[in-house]
Amino acid sequence: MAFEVEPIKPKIRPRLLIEIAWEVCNQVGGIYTVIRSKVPAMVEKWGDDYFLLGPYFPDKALAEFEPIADLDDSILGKTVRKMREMGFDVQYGYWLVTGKPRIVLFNFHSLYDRLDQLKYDLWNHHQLSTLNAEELVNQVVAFGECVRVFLNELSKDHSGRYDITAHFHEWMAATALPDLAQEAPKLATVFTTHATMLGRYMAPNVPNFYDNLPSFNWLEQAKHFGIETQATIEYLAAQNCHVMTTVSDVTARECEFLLGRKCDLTLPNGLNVTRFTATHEFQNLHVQYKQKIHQFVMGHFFQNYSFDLDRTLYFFTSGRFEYSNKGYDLTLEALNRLNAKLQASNSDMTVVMFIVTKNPVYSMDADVLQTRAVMAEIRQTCEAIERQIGEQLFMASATSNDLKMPDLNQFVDEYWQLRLRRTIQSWKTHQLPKTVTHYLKQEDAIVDFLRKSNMQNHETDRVKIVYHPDFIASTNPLFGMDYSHFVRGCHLGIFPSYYEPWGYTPLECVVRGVPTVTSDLSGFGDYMNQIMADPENWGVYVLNRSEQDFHQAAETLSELLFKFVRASRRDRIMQRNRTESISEVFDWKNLRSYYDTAHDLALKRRKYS
Ligand code: G6P
Ligand code: 1S3
Repeated sequence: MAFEVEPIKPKIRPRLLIEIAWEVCNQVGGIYTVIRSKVPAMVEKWGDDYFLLGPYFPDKALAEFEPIADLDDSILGKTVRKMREMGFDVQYGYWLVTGKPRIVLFNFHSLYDRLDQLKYDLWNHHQLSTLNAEELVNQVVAFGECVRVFLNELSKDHSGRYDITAHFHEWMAATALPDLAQEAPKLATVFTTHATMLGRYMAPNVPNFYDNLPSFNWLEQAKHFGIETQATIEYLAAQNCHVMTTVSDVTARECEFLLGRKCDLTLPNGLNVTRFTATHEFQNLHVQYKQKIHQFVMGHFFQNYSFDLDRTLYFFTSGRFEYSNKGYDLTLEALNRLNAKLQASNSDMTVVMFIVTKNPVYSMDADVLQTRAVMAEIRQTCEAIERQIGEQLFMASATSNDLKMPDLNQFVDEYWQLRLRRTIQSWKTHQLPKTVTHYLKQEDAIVDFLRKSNMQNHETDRVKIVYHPDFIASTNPLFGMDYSHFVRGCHLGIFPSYYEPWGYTPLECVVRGVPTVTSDLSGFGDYMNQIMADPENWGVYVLNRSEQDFHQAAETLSELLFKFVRASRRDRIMQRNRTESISEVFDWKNLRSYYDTAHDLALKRRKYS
């Protein structure tokens, strides 16, 4: 008689994953994009076993947060209840983004009366000095305490049944890590740094930063740049997590030397990519949004001189204003050289370069607004004339006894003729089109470069500049379109960063089928070089900045731009198709696996530690 032996099934314990970030429901920069765009892919895998912790800012929460009024009996609900009973001000609800995950937001201000004690403890236990640090440090210390208590309670009550992993992003979310390493031994932890504080400060200020990395003393440098607290939090987080990660191999090298630990894994950034079923649809959108940019360009430039919009290309750069780190300096130098090359070759092409960043401004430039308003009036007048001619032409044709074409001039009455002439006259000016669209509070390095290089939008300039020191949003009267539409309407995005742990801006071009320039010192560019033999063929130009000095890189970039300008429309269309076709590589559905590996590894390490 044969016995059927039941195979022994390995016991798989249920898992919980918690991500903690300062930018949960609080947009500051790129980390918000990482967390938010990743949510759908995370929810797809984890369902209700995934949630996030962040800081509570009432203004921001108003737009993105939906509170859950009655506390449920889920693990999360129970832990929130417990914290409230302990006196913490804890918000619990849904983050209103695609995927709608549950989140917990901590009102860290309610801990401010204990701030001195918290800081003293950090010094006492971990030699973390917070003396004279910026206000943000107070905020993250108080927030960190909320996170510490929450995760302690969660793991005390539930680690018997669940494998719990907590994933911390960036130093602002990580002040609790050193304590948790001692207090919550059953919690598996991952830390992802999205840059190093020292790298940010040192890269633009210390010569040969990348070559000399191994020789720096991190603490000395941190003191020198006045960021000892922030750098130490980062250092401690790196030492006290089970799995240390960052977003690119470029930054992983920094971590090794500036945070004293080699990264276990690199977690590249993705986006939530949605492609059109009809592949040509994104090309149609390009034309549609380019038309909108044309409207702006006509209003801005044509009052002084005009050029052929059919032979005009739109380039742009965008991002936070870190002049050297984000490569604005190199971009301007290359554009200046491009201008000279186009002039010397008698090119009939025009390039309009948009520089979109955020710098303190008083308001929009009144002339810029005025010229746009007058152009709108010209359009209205033309439309009125068109209606008048149409109506009268119909009447004349219907009542005519001969086959002669009537004289159209006689159909426009004098009022409209004069009004059109007056409006055009008042619009035309000899003042050069402005290079800056706003009144800046302070002249900055971009304005300085434009003046010194005489890039002032002269008629003879083949490269025109529009510096827009504010981010683009649909409420903005100049463009009247949101940023993603603006990107679609352009021909090329230029981002040759010098310090850029990842860099979302070129990736945002790729997924919209817009060719882009990045650099091999940016995480994204480095990743492209690793996964593709010829990224340029796919519309991603990875500028070599690691081996070329500033002037060599500027020359290479200007040559590349010059070649781009000379390409035919057909080449541009085909290149856009190729660029768009690689967008799925960067879909979180594919890149989430790097996170999965990090979480598995953290659980393994926790088990055997
Ligand atoms: C898309 C459209 C074409 C149009 C082209 C303009 O590909 O489908 O009809 O001619 O854009 O491209 P361009 O690079 O000149 O803006
Ligand atoms: C950082 O934001 P940043 O612009 O200060 O994190 C981003 C998301 O990982 C990354 O794309 C960027 O390079 C980093 O610099």
